[in-house]
Amino acid sequence: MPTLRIDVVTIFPEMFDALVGHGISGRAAERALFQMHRWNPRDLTEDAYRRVDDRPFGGGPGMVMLAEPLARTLDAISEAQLEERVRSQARADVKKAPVIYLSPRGAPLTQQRVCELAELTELTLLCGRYEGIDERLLRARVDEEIAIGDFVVSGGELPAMMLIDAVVRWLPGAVQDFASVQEDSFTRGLLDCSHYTRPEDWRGLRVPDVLLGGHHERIREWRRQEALLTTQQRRPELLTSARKQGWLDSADERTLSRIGDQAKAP
Ligand code: 4HQ
Repeated sequence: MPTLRIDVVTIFPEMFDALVGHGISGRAAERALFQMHRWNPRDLTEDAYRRVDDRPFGGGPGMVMLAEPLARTLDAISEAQLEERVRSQARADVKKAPVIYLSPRGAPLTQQRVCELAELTELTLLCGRYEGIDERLLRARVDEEIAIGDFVVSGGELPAMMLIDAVVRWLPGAVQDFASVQEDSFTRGLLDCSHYTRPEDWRGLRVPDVLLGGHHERIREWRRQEALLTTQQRRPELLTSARKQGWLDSADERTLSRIGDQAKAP
């Protein structure tokens, strides 16, 4: 299994310490299930001020990231990726790593895309700051723009870390219990069911009886119904696409019509 190589372009490389220093992504990094390389475009500037940004043409507030330091950085990354392929005797047919720019203008990230990215052997992530990056660099060098959500954050670093975290969980060996990754929310297009742990009675609030009975088939059914009900109530549009994907069976449909009947009952 070839390890995933992730190259990140960022003027704040230290932010990624949080990702490789903690939790599942930290352990996956320790075990070399993926390798992350951080590249600061400031290091590839040649002026005395090490400028990576400038004022926008046409005026207006904020600054725009310069194309040239980023192009140099991406060139250096391509070269390093090539060397690595030679060193690791990678298959001759490996495609060039896609360059992904994290941006609210991108396509919303989905679990489907996360799983696809986890199959790659190389990934280049571009993190913007300020108002964003000169459009010419994006047109010339970016393969895909991805948004982490319909809201604005101060830079692409946190969105990139979220993407990496989501991808790394899918690498074989990253999570002890792989079933739990597959069972999680969204993998089958539904929200996750509710979870309970000890004590059975917490301040007068009891755990649903079915979970205490040890009847595994009934528990499995209850969890599925719970997931369907929660999805119906909170994200009905997810249910519509799960149905289109053919992810709901006839038992699911019976559960959902029972829920509908209860909702309609006087
Ligand atoms: N930004 N999903 C603006 C985001 C963002 C998002 C990253 C802020 C890029 C220039 N990225 N910079 N939402 O809000 O990915």
